[in-house]
Amino acid sequence: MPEIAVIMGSDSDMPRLADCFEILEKFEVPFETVISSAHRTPEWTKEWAKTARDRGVKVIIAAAGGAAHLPGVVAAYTTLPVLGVPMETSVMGGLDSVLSILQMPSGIPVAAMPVGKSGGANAALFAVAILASRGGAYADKLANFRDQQTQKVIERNVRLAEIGHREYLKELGGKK
Ligand code: RP5
Repeated sequence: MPEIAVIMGSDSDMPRLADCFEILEKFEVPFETVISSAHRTPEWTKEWAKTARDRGVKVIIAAAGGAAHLPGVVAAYTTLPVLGVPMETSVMGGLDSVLSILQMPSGIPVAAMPVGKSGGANAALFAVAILASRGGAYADKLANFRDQQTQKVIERNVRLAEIGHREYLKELGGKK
């Protein structure tokens, strides 16, 4: 049974969720994915959201761009926590998506993730954190993830001290 569900307004959103899927796989969380729009397939979206809890889902990640009402609509049909991921758009870099997701009126909350590359990743990590809120295997995996992240920064500082900022910049250039 899926514990996390990822809904996207369009398949054009999918490439921007690559890090989200990767992290969910890394944490070995069973998850389901669906493409369904609040405006193009409203009835389907409604049915999907209303039945999510019965499918075992505990957290929903909803990604949309532009007039990004999908997370809010999904949240209207379920009491599961909904994490909204604003997609970058050609309009103001996605500020339209951010504001659509962020400014939910009182009563139907949606947690707004960052626009851009970190949005999908943080949505996945936040969803796992919700699953881990009472401890258990996911809490241990999250602690390991944080340790590894810290270790990477320490290693980078060791390298920086070794070669200095000029060489470090060159190495960075090679990686980009
Ligand atoms: C939204 O409209 C989707 O979430 C997507 O970000 C945006 C554009 O969709 P497409 O026209 O690319 O299908 O509903």
